[in-house]
Amino acid sequence: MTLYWNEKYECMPRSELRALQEERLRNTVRRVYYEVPFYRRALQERGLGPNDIQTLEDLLKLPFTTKNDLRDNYPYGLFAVPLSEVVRLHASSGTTGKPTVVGYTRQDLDVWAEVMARALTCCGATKQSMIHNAYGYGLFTGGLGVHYGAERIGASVIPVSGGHTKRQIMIMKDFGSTILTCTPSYALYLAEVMEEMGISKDDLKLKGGLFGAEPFSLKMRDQIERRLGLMALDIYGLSEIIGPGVAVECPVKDGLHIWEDHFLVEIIDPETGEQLPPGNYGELVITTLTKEALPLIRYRTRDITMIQPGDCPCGRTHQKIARFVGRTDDMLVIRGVNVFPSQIEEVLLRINQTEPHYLIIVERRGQLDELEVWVEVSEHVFTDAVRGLEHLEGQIRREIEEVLGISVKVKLVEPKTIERSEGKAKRVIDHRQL
Ligand code: DLL
Repeated sequence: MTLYWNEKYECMPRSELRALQEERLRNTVRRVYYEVPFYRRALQERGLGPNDIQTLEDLLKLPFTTKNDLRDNYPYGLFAVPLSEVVRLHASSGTTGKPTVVGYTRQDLDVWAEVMARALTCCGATKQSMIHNAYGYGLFTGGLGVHYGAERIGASVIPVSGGHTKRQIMIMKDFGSTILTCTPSYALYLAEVMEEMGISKDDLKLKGGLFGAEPFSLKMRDQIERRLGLMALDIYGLSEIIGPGVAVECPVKDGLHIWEDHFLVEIIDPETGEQLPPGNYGELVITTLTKEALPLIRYRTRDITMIQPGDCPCGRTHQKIARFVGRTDDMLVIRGVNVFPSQIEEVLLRINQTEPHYLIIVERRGQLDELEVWVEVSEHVFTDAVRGLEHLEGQIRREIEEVLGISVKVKLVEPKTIERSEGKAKRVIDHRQL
């Protein structure tokens, strides 16, 4: 198996990597100062000129960029090149109103393909691979991001996109797909439909896969691996920074290497903005080091992770970030307690009789928040006596309450009643008018 896609960069000694980062940071700061009025103003307000940033420590002098800044400069206001240099646009849907628009020069696409080739190599992809790419093609970055990485490697890519699940399974079987790329929730849905169709993982040739675009627990990873018969690695990215391929797990499966020759990483306390040392959870902040069309300085991702101290036995020298526990903004505050959907998922997957399909519903009754978890139970359990179901409901409730420290309601629902997603799963319905 090919170990690395680009050993020179992936295994670069840290001192060399740092020198490269500093040179690229200086270039990026110059670029935004001269090309993006928003950044020129922001630097001038702090009394900074383009040459005041020389080392990585100087980063602290720079302001943060937020999703709101992108929104305020919709659609192209933060671009650092004329539109004639932009060869691709993508957009991510916001929770409210307008999407966030991102642009790429030819060189940006080249960097993207490079980091995706590194990621795909991590899960075992080579020139011989048949890559079944079920991330959505379109404005979403998942489909085309994986696509160009796969082509860069020279693998065969099947651009199947999302949907038509039964047909996807037929294609995987008949075309001999060896690598699967899609959201983890869709991977589980594929497994479920496969089982219904009477197709076993042994009828397929899957060996590895990259799953991301949404958080998933370790238990969910185990299920994906067991039911599809492959090695499932976590891949992270966001449109604003480039798309998928910002960070990826290696086969050691203990954290995601963030490609530091292109993305400079910090973890901050989301309340105070202070940088946190490795080993502490906080908000991930990224500065792009090579982006031409849309360079971003200290972009606040709202994703919560930490830098994992220590070296990785795989030989890659790029720092690792921990699997994501959630976002600062999908965090629910229920009666003053912070709740991440991933905590509830962990509990549900520990309990054998439930399916990994659930919905979290939040209501406000009077002054009080109520949290209800709908859980699908397995077919064989649902046909059981009512008493058994009541017992299971009670068990789930107690275990969730123990983890969260607040009272919750649990409702068991029939198999296949919770809507499946082809892309990112919707896990939370918040009826509160906050
Ligand atoms: O989701 C890019 C992507 C596509 C990543 C395919 C991986 C695979 P956006 O639509 O802009 O881009 O959404 C970015 O999704 O800020 C995270 O909150 C979440 N996210 C992405 N990957 C992961 C992951 C793509 N592995 C937002 N674990 C990010 C947890 C993830 N959350």
